Amino acid sequence: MRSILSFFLLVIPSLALSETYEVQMLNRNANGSMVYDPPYLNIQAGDSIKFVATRPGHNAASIKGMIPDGATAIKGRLNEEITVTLNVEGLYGIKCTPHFDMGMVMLIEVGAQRARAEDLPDGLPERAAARLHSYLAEKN
Ligand SMILES: [Cu+2]
Repeated sequence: MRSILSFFLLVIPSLALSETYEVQMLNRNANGSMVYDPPYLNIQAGDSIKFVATRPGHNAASIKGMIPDGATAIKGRLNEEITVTLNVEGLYGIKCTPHFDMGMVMLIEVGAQRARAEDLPDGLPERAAARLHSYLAEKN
């Protein structure tokens, strides 16, 4: 009886807790230069992402056209470590403003929706589009 009670005391609260994921903002890793690590996450509504300024000169901001209706745009300043809680389900695109053209982008799925190639907006910088397509290919 006591073990059953402690099981519930331990397990039930952890099911209800939302998680915080850390994303490093890097100049380089095995995937190339100017990267978020990891570059792709699938999380639950209410989870948070902390963008860690591991290297200077980066930020995290929403990509226009890649934010769910009703969600607040993300706009971190350069070198700023921000923690954002994503409460609205859907697809979020993140860019590093100075390195958007170099393909420093990230893809976040919140909830059950899965990103597809046709969800990517037109007019993305070539290298940003190429990386987002590669993340889509890797995760499927
Ligand atoms: Cu950057």
